[in-house]
Amino acid sequence: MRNGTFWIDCDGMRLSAVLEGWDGSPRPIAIIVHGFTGNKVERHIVAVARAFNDLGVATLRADMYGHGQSDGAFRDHTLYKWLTDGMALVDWARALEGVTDLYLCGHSQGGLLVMLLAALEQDRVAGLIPMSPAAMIPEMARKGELLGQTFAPDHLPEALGVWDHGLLGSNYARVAQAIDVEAAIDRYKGPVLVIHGDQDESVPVQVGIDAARRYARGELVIIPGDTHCYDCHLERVTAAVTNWMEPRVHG
Ligand code: FER
Repeated sequence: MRNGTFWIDCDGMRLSAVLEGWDGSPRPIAIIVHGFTGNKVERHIVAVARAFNDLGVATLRADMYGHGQSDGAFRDHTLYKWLTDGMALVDWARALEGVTDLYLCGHSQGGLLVMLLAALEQDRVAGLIPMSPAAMIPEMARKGELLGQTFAPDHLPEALGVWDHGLLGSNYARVAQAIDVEAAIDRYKGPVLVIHGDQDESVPVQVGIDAARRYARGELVIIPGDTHCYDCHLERVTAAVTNWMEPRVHG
C-alpha cells in the first residue's frame, strides 16, 4: 500500500479512495466523507484532509456509492448503501499497517452518515467530526419534504429531480424515513466536534446546534457568516479541526 488513489471493494462495488499522510509508522487515521452530490476532491473536503495530515494524521477520502468516481448510479444511492460503504472503509482503514486511532469526519449528508456510522462502530471510533451535518434528512423524509420539494410521505413518487444530477429514486426516501438519528446520537459516547456555518443555506445551523447538544460529549464550533460549503471562512473550519485534534494526537 502507498499514498494515492485506488479502489476499495465494497461487496463487488468499487469505491474510489485517496490515502494521504500514511507511511506505515504508528499514527491515527481519519476517514472523510463528502455530501449529497459531492465528491472527495471538493475544496472543503481536501482542506480538512490537509489539516489532519499537517497534524500527522493519515486521511482516507472516498467517493461514496453513486458519487464521484465510485461505482453505482446516483439515482440508486441510499443512506443504507452509504453505511455499507462506510463500514467497508472502516474495515479497510483498521487493517492498514501502523493505524492507531480511527476518526470519522463528514460533510452534510456525509456528516449524517458518519453520525450513523459512529453508532454502528462505536467501539472502533476515537472521535467524530460532523460538518454542517444534514441530520434533519430522516425527519424531513417522514414529513414529505426533501430537496425543496414536497410529496406524500406514504405515497412516494418514483423519483425526485435533483438539479443537474438527474433523478433520485424513491428508495432514497424510503431508507431515510426508516433512520433514527436520535438513537444513533445516543449510542455514540465518544468525543464529538460539530462544525456549522450560521449562514448555511442548505442545512439550518440549528440542526448542528441540536446534534452537538444531544451528544454525551458534544462540542460545537459555529462559523459566523459562513455557508454550507464554507465559501467565506474555510480557514476557520480547518483551525477548528486542528485545535480539537491537536491534544488528541500529541497530548
Ligand atoms: C435536503 C437537504 C440537504 C436533502 C439533502 C441535503 C436529499 C444534503 C445536502 C448535502 O449533503 O450537501 O432536502 O435531501
